[in-house]
Amino acid sequence: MESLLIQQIEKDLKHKLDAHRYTHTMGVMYTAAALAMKHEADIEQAMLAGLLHDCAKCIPADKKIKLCEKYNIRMTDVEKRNPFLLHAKLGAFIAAKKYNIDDDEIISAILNHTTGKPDMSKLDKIIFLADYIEPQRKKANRLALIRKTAFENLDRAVALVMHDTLQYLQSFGGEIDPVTQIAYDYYKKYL
Ligand code: DGI
Ligand code: FE
Ligand code: FE
Repeated sequence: MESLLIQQIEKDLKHKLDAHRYTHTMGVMYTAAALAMKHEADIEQAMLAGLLHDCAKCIPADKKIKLCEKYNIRMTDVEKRNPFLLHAKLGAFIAAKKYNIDDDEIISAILNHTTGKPDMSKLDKIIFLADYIEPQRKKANRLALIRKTAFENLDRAVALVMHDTLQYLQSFGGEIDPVTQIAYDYYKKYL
């Protein structure tokens, strides 16, 4: 059920992403579609958000910063120190301006897919989870549990992902974006 728009964006992203990221992207798109089926969300909207969520991922770090400066996209100090975090903001911007996505819900899902945020929309949660559980993803702990939970209870699955992401960041002293912490503080009641 791929729309023409999805086909066109897929074709473009094939040149913009490396092979690994493209495969991941397709995995997120179809996993988001499956989650949308289960949780009664719009399938096409979920696929588009999944397809575009990492569209800025393969831009080199220095160019990410330059693009944010050029387009007046506000960067926090944490983002300046960890420029990979910017692929979410920059991806949302590119989705809107280059791929002409005018659906605010899709833009929000792209914007929030890395850190999450408190009280996310259903689509935000579907993309946040699809990103973590898509079939290609193999390295995370508790993947089987989180995959199953994503099809049962979105809030609980989001809480599990945030818990494990924070634990992973703490394990090697990765800098925690306050947004990641605030999001977890909201979702931990669902654990
Ligand atoms: O772009 P992907 O790799 O598909 O997935 P993503 O956008 O969810 O990024 C995942 C990485 O982001 C993962 O290694 C954990 C990291 N991350 C999430 N929140 C934070 C963070 N990294 C730092 N340094 N700080 C955060 O708050
Ligand atoms: Fe990402
Ligand atoms: Fe991703």
